[in-house]
Amino acid sequence: MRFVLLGEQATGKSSLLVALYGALVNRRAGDVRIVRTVDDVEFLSRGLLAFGRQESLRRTEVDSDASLIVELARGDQVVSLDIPDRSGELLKHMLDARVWDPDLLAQIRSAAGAMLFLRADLLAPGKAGPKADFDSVLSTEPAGPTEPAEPDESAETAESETAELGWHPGLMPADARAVDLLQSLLDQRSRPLPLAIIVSAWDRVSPSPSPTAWLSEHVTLLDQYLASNADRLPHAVFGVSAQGGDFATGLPSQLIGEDPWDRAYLVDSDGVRDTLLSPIVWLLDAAM
Ligand SMILES: Nc1nc2c(ncn2[C@@H]2O[C@H](COP(=O)(O)OP(=O)(O)OP(=O)(O)O)[C@@H](O)[C@H]2O)c(=O)[nH]1
Ligand SMILES: [Mg+2]
Repeated sequence: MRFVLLGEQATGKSSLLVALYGALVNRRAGDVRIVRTVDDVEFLSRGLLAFGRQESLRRTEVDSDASLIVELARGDQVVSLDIPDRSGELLKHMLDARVWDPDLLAQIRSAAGAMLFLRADLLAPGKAGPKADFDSVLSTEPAGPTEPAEPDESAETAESETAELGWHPGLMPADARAVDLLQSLLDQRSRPLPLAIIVSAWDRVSPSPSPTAWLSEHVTLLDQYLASNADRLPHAVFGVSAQGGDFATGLPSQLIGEDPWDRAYLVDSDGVRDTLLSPIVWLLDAAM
């Protein structure tokens, strides 16, 4: 079963995959067990080592084709799971230029479900919008070895046309971009798409409301869109701290010395702690 990760750059996609893998191999996944890994998981092992050193992950390269491919057992049921880890650049280009990356489009059409990533600290009150946020974040975060993708011609044309009008899709607020993404996505699918909304860097949310309350307060347009499209986009919201804290400002003292899989945590839509696998379990149930 394939689940696709949807999120622009630095929204926490790879960090969640690393934390999921850490939870699975170290038996912190409740009643879900890993039966075997099917594909190369070196990028996930490297990610766990980085988390162990209290370092954030490098950005995923645009041409990366890494995936978390595993067989999981849940009770008597064994499922094959395939979660490709694509760069958020691809989604950003789609939203800016209205042109889908062919691989991403194929994944979206065939996916049994998706996770949509919103990064809590980039949507805090007073933040101007995604463009400014991403630019400032990307200038301070560790860069991967890959150069940014060459924008294709259609992207350049779209950008120059919109620049003449003094407007660019990148100027849209983050929740409008998320709605835009979901609308474009539903245009490409006839079947409903179960959607787990992942609010990443949940450790930066303070005081901590429930993820449902956070969504309606900070991403109101998206929240309303989801409510009115619940038949085509059945969804659930989760707050996730894949790192367990903020490496830049320092981990809480009680977490220093803990293994990465014991630091990472998740809260369900009501704010109750659950295993990191719960979005996967929810998606599996919704997709069956
Ligand atoms: N405080 C905090 N920050 C986090 C957490 N998870 C991710 N981040 C921050 O978010 C950044 C991006 O995380 P990634 O997982 O690399 O994001 P991505 O969506 O894979 O990004 P691309 O590969 O560029 O598409 C990290 O460098 C951290 O600064 C978390 O649990 N807590
Ligand atoms: Mg990544």
